[in-house]
Amino acid sequence: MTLKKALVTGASGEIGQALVQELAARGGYEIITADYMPLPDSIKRLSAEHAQGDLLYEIKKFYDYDFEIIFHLAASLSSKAEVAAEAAHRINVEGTMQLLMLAAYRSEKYKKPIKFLFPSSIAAYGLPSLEAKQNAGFVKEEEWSDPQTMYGCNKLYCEKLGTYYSRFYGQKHLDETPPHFLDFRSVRFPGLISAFTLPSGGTSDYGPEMLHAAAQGRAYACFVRADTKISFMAMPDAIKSLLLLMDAPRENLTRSVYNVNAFSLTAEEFRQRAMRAFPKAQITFEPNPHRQGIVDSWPADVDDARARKDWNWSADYDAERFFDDYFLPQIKKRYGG
Ligand code: AKB
Repeated sequence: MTLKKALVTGASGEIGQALVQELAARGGYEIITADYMPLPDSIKRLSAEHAQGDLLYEIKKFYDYDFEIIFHLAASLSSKAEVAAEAAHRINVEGTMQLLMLAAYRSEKYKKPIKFLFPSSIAAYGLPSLEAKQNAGFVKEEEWSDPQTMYGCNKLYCEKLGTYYSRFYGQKHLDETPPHFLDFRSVRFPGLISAFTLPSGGTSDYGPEMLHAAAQGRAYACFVRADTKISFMAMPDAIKSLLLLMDAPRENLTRSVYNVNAFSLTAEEFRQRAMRAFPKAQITFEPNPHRQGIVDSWPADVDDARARKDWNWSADYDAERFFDDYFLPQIKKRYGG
């Protein structure tokens, strides 16, 4: 069987590790990975080759590879990007641009389509006030596109860049035989929670940090107010959405960027769930004004009707199933108790 060559950047990160595991379990892929960190043991043997280092320097290596699919996950997340804005721009925007150019070049030269899967974020939205957030309801993709963070600006711009390369730059090749173009597809993720890994540098991190700390019996001071509400998703659903979108027939897609949603909870609701499962947990609230400002600008809920219609998306884990069937059983196995 000929294996499809897949590149996963940011492979050592949370989404990267879960995605590499799922691609390997599916079979049929030769997985090439890239990250500025070494690969963790959990996925080391699943990667045919790992390029470790600054993506902008590593990219030139990949011009000789015949990728059918690129998952470009490498990014500097929202909190980190606010304290190192120019570095974040370089990683988030220049890295994406270079990889889009590589994909466009290869598809043009070898007359083959290349799929380019890009995780965007609820950070691409920007609500100007708490009142606007409370009244916004389920936000659609084209609404409130006024991000207030460097990371959000980077994600929104990269969505546009990918759409440009996909729709306009490649347009001239659609009439050619075989049709070939850079096929850019993106999902806007809410905060993600894995039972196996912890995020770093993000602002939705308070959700997973609180739950992992409670499970380990560590005290946790939550850096946002108790009433803070954004949407979250279990990591297996995040991977499911990337792979569903990857597999969707092109003719079914009415856009390049889709919201995906699972469940919305306040930080206090997270605390209550954590206390129910781990009654000795010590969770307090010590809001950090900068990080609070970031989540206050993100919607409490997003409308994922288009993903549901175009590629049959639905999350497997609502809040109940997330805790009862995924997070708590796995986390108890991991930390004991
Ligand atoms: C972050 O908090 O920066 C990320 C995100 C919501 O994209 N987890």
